[in-house]
Amino acid sequence: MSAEKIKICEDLYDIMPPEYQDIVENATYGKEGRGWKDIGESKELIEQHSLCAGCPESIAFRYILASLPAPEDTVFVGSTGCTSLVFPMVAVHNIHSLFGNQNAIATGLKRALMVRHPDKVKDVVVLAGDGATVDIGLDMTMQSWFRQEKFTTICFDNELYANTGGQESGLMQKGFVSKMAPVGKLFDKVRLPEIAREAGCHYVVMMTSSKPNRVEKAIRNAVHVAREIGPTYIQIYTPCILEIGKQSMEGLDEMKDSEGIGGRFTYKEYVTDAAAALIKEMDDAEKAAKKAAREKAKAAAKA
Ligand SMILES: Cc1ncc(C[n+]2csc(CCOP(=O)(O)OP(=O)(O)O)c2C)c(N)n1
Ligand code: SF4
Ligand SMILES: [Mg+2]
Repeated sequence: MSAEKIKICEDLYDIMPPEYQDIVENATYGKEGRGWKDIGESKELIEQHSLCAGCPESIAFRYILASLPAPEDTVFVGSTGCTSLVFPMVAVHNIHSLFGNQNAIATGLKRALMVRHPDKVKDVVVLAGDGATVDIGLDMTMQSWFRQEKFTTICFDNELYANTGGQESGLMQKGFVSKMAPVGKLFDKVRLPEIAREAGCHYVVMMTSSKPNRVEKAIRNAVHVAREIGPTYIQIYTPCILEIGKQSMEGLDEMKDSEGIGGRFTYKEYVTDAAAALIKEMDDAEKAAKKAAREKAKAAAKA
């Protein structure tokens, strides 16, 4: 992986927008061990967003973008919804797909990239809402898992169709009343993490975006497992504060409260043996690298 590929041709440097120059100079493309702690220290891969003020999707986006192992070699596939409003401001290649088709598009894209660049790693990551993932796109989502397509699917679970005014979704909780679903949901929330496990995903996580360390680890694991082994799925509770009637400052508390013991979004993961072995290998390598760096720093301090 290298930051070389985002560099600007010297002759064109002056005419490039200052935002692009800033990205090239100060973003963390190509940096080993990049993560959420880079936020605030270096240029982020998201310039701004057009979500409601305080929408938890915005913080989830920031953590995910900061945690991608190789953003310069990653392509996102999005779908219509609040998430899709953000992609025009994101400095990672991305494709907008027809609502619900995202996992079919990602399948073709990943396969084409493997043929076109057989010697390079190109990561494909789907990022879509619950309506796109579970309701209208469930067929495409599940079939890609059955076929063992090697990409990661991330679902921003806000438990309804936020972008079209609050219709009921399969991930909405039972009894919930929203603006466009006044009768209240009659059925339980669909258990997509369990479906993902049973449909062949090798690494499945359900969480909120309240704990950046967790998001970082899950993204790193999911992308690497998808690269090496097969499909992975991450479901992040990003509540629609507009629909549940919370203020812009209350989204974080809503996520924290839901993630506590006995909460509706207590952290949960399913990992196949193959994925667990790969994750252990990565963890061991990371620990060894940190130890070596510490010893090098000690030796330098002594000298
Ligand atoms: C093919 C198609 N069907 C329906 C729509 C209308 N539509 C746009 S966004 C949306 C709901 C999005 O819900 P979700 O995927 O949960 O994302 P959110 O807005 O909640 O983040 C719908 C039904 C569309 N744009 N295209
Ligand atoms: S409508 Fe809801 S999900 Fe969409 S941006 Fe606003 S708070 Fe976020
Ligand atoms: Mg939604």
